[in-house]
Amino acid sequence: MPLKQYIQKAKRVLDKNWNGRYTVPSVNLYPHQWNWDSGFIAIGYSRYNTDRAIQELKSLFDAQWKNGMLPHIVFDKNNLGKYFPEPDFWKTEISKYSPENHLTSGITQPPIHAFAALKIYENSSDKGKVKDFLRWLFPRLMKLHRYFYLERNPDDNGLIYIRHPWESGMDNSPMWDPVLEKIDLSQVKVPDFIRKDDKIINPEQRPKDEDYKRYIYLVDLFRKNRYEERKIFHECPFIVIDPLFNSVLSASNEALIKIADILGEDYKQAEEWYLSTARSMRDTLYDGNKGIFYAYDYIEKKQIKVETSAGFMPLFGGVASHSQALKLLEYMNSASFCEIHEENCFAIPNYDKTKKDFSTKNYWRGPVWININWMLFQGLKRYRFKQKAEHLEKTILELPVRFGFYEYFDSRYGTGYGTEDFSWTAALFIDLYY
Ligand code: 9WN
Repeated sequence: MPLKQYIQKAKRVLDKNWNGRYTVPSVNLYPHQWNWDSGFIAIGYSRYNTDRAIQELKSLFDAQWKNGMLPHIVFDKNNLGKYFPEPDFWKTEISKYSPENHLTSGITQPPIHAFAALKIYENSSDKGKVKDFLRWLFPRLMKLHRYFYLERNPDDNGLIYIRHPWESGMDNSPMWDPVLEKIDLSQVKVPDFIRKDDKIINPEQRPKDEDYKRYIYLVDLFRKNRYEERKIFHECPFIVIDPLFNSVLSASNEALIKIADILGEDYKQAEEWYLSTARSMRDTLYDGNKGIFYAYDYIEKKQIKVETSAGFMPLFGGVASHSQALKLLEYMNSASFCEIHEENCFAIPNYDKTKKDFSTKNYWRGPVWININWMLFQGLKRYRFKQKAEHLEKTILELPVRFGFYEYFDSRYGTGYGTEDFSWTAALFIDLYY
């Protein structure tokens, strides 16, 4: 089948997941609006349907919190009961910052939105229309980024912390194991709950029950603190600096500078944010021996020495220096993360595959994810690592064509796992095709 027909298929996936206001990641598994998913989805739409791209981000930012936080889930009031945890569990109405007319979660996700908004502008032939939208969005984007620099920046050095694995978007990444293990399940009280995800997807491909208990323990702690950031910061055992989150923020800071320029607005604040995060990441997260950026445990004040694809993301944010970038490429293009012509190896798996606990099928513990590879592809292009970039682009297109628009893929055989008809897989496939 020619590639063009797969584009039609990809568009059908997005149509199926579009509910008239936004696009759910997957009808069965994720039946609400997700924060960074909508950013990637908007990038896909920007190639052929500007209105939908705009609508996708508008509906998300309509649910922005009063303190600027953009929630990781905006719930569909008419479609409750299929996902866990939902509003009855989050109880975000107890926060003075949660929005009045929307039901949301009480955490955030990697801020890809300024980057996505700039793409909508660049890819549209109707610049006037998108400029109107950007005028609406710009203050909201500034408010979101300001939230990070005021509320999540304890040392005032631009290293933004996350306080829940769900905020990283890479929920059960091995990167978080050493931190989560500190929550001793025999010592803490976790509220009762019933998972829904493991009834829809084979549990082998999902986080373990122990992971969920810790996720829920953290949500309970946030509720108890009425979602007050300062209080949470002092009590939360999971306060980490994630190289992926901070790289995505950097890419969006950069986009914010460009959007300000398009609108004739002041860009100095975004520039300051960009420089402080990038500088601190280079100084604090990089490991020159290994050739990767590590996550950082803010409580223990040390790098978390676990090698995942998040550690290459400074290429996407333009954060890595030239010499750091060369080392990242060397490690990325090795037996650990698939060499260019290696047999039985697709794209860049999410975790160093030489590690004993590497899994080809469990969620963020090894499989290949299209959004991660798409961002790495952008990063490789940016640093002019042409050969690796082209190879990655080819694989990102090949996986859905051969195996379907799945949520993630087996890094060895390409088999699709998780949910089928997954929105960002379809959207980013469309983006690469155009
Ligand atoms: C929790 C929607 C989301 C993605 C995340 C991915 C997964 C949710 C879950 O699905 O997380 O937020 O229930 O497992 O890890 O990156 O945004 O696609």
